[in-house]
Amino acid sequence: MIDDALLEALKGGEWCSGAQIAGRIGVSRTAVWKRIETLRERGYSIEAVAGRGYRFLGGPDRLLPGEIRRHLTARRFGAEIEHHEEVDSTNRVASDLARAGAPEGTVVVAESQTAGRGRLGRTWSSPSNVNLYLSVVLRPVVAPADVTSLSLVSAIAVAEAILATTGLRSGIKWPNDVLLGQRKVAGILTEMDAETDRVRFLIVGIGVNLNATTRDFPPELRRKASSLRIAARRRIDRAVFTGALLDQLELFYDRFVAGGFPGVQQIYEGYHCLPGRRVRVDGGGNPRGVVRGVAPDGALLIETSDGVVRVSAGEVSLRGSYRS
Ligand code: BT5
Repeated sequence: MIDDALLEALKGGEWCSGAQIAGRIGVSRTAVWKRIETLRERGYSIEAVAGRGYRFLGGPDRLLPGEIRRHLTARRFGAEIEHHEEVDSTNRVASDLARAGAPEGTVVVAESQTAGRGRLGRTWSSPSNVNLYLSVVLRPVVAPADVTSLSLVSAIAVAEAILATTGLRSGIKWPNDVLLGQRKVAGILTEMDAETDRVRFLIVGIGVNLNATTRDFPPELRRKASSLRIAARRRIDRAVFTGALLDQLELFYDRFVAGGFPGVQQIYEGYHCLPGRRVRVDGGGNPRGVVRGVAPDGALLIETSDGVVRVSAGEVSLRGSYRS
C-alpha cells in the first residue's frame, strides 16, 4: 500500500514538521519517520532537515490517488479514486463498484490492463505505466436514449485536457475517437446499466496514450496510434493530465446534465474533424456521403444521394486511404 494519507499531508511542497504531519494523519512522530523512509525506498524524494521537518520534492511516475489529487480541482469527480497496478479492465472494476453502490464521480485507474476493452468487442492496447486507463461511475438522471450523446461529451473533455496540458489541438472523429494528426490517441467506451426508461449507472472508460512510444504499441497499431508524448515531443506528467481530464469531465458533464447536448454542441463541433469529409458507415443501412455535422441530439448527419441521413450508431470510415 502506498501511503496516500502521508502524501496528502505533504501536498503543496511546503516544509511540514513531523509533529504537524503526525497530528494531521493521527500517528506518532516515529511512525511518520518510518513511513517517510518507506516512501523514499519506493522512489519518492522527500527532504528532511532538523528543525524544519519534511518537504516533498517529487515522486515516481505513478497514478496514485494522492498524486492525482494534487492536480485536481473538481469536487465530485475523483473524490474517491481506486488505483490498481493491473486489472483486466477498469470498466469492469468500476461496474462492480457501481453495482455495490459507489457514488457518482468514483474513479478507477490502473497502470495496466490485461483485457482493456474497446467498443463492439474490440480490445484496447494497455501497456504498463505509460498511459492512462481510467473509468468513472456516473449516475445521470437521463433517459437511456440520451446516453449516446454523453459519450460525445467525454471526448470534448479529453480534447480540452490535451489542449490544457500540451497546447496541442486534437480532432474528434465521431462519435468519440480523439486523434492527433490522423492517429488515434484516445478512445472512450461508455457502458450502461439501465431499465427501459431509467439509467441505473454509466461507466465512462477513457484510455489516453500519454507517454507510450511507438515501440509500446503492437505492430498493427504503430501506423494508426500515437501518444501525447510522440506528438508534443516531451514527457507528459500523467497525474497532471489525469487531474485536468477529471476537471474537464466534471465541467462538461454538469453542462450536459443541465442543458443536454445542445449546451456543448458548439464546442464539440470546434473539434469535430469529419465535416466536409466523404465517409462510409458500417451499420444502419451503410450510408455513404459527405458529413454535414452533428444534430442537437449528437447524431451524425451525412448527406447522401438520397438526402441527409442521421446516424446514431455505427462505425465511420473515411473514404480513401484512412481505415479506422
Ligand atoms: C475505443 O474503442 O476506442 C474505446 C477504448 C476505451 C479504452 C478504455 S481504457 C479504460 C477503460 N477500460 C477499458 O477496458 N476500456 C476503457 P474502439 O472505438 O472500438 O477502438 C478500438 C480500436 O482502436 C482497436 O480495434 C484498435 O484498432 C485501436 N486501438 C487499440 N488500442 C489502441 C491504443 N492504445 N491507441 C490507439 N488505438 C488503439
